[in-house]
Amino acid sequence: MKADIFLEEVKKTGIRTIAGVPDSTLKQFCDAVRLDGGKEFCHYVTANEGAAVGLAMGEYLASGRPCLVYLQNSGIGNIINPLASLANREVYGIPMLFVVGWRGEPGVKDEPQHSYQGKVTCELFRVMDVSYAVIDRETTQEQLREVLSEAAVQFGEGRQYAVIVKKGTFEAQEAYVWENGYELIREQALKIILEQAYPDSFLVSTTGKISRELYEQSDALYGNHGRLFLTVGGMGHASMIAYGMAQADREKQIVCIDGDGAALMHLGAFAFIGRQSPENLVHVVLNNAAHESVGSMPTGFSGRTYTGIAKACGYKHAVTVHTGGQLEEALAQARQRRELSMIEALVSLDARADLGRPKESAKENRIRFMEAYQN
Ligand SMILES: Cc1ncc(C[n+]2csc(CCOP(=O)(O)OP(=O)(O)O)c2C)c(N)n1
Repeated sequence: MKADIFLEEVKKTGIRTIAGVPDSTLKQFCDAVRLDGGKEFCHYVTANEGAAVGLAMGEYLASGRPCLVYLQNSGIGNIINPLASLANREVYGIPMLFVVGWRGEPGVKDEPQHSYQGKVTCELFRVMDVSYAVIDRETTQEQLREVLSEAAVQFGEGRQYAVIVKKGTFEAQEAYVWENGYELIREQALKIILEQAYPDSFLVSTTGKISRELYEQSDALYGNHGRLFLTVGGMGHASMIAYGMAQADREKQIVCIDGDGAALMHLGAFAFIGRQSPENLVHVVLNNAAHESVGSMPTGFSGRTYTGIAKACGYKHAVTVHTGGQLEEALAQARQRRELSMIEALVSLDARADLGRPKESAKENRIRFMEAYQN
C-alpha cells in the first residue's frame, strides 16, 4: 500500500493531527507525513510515545477530534501509563488511533531486542482494551477503509483503536530528504571515543546504529567488544544504565554514548544524573538532530543543543563540539578532571549502507561484558 493512500483514508476519519516517534517499519508513512508539510495534518515528533498520547488527549479535549499516534511496538511500554490511567474508557474515555510498526513478528527474522516485544504486541493491545487490525502488503484500500470505519465505531464509545503494521506493508515512494548541516561523521566520532576510552573505561551505548557502529569499530580497532554494553532496546535508558554502573564502583570510568533522540526520550535522566554528579561518568551525546537509525526523521528538539540543559541540571562541565579534533580534546579533558561531564558532538546524518549487526546473542554480550567488568 502507498503511504499516501493510507493518509488519504485517515483524513476521511476526521483526524487532523499526527504525533509519534518514528520507526523503520513506518518509514514511508513518516516520510509521507513530513512531505505533507502541514497541508492536511499537523505533525509532531514527540519526545516519547507516551507524550504523543498526552498530546492526543489535549487535542481531543480542545477540538473533539481524535489524533493519530504512531510508534514502533518497542514504544508500547511508553504509552501504557497514559493509556491505562487516563485515556481508557473507565477513566476519561479518549479516542485515538494508534499506528504501530510491528518489529519482531513471530516467524519473521529480526533483531533480538524485538523478539519478546514482537510476540506480545497484539496481546498488549488486547489487555489494554484496545481493538486492533493487522495490515500487510496485501491489504487493499477498501479493506483499510473497513478497518478505519471499525476504528470510528470504537471512537464513538470513547475507546482507542490500533492498526498494527507488518514489515513491508508500505511501498517505496518519494523519501523525505534533508541535511542537518553538521560535518563530523558519527562513525568517526565513535572511533575517536573508542581510541581514547576503550582501553581503560566501560562504554554504555544507546539504541540504534550508534551501538552497531561502535561494535564494528571496536572489533576493527581492538579485535573485541567486551567493554561495550549495547543498550539494544529500551531507547533512552542508556544513561541510567551507565549511572547504575558508575555508582556501583567509583573507581571504574564509565562513558555513556547517547543519541539526541534517545536522550530526549527520557530527559529526566539528565536531572537525576546531574543531581547525583558521579565523577566517574562522561556522558556523550551524538546529536544529529534526528532519529537517524529509523529513517532520519527530525526529533522534536531538532536544531537545539543539550549542553545548556546538562549544565542547568548540575553537570559540572558541558561542551558542544563540531569537529573530530574538538571531540578528542574535550574527551581528554573530561577524562583527566574526573568530574561529571557532558560532551555533545554535532554529527551528520551519514551512515554506511553495509553496516553490520552484533553477531552474538544479547545474553552472550552481557556475559562477556560482566566478565570484562569484573576482571
Ligand atoms: C521506545 C522506542 N521507541 C522507538 C524506537 C525505534 N528507534 C530505534 S533507534 C531510534 C532512533 C534513535 O535516535 P537517536 O537516539 O537520535 O540516534 P540516531 O539514530 O540518530 O543516531 C528509534 C526511534 C525504539 N527502539 N524504542
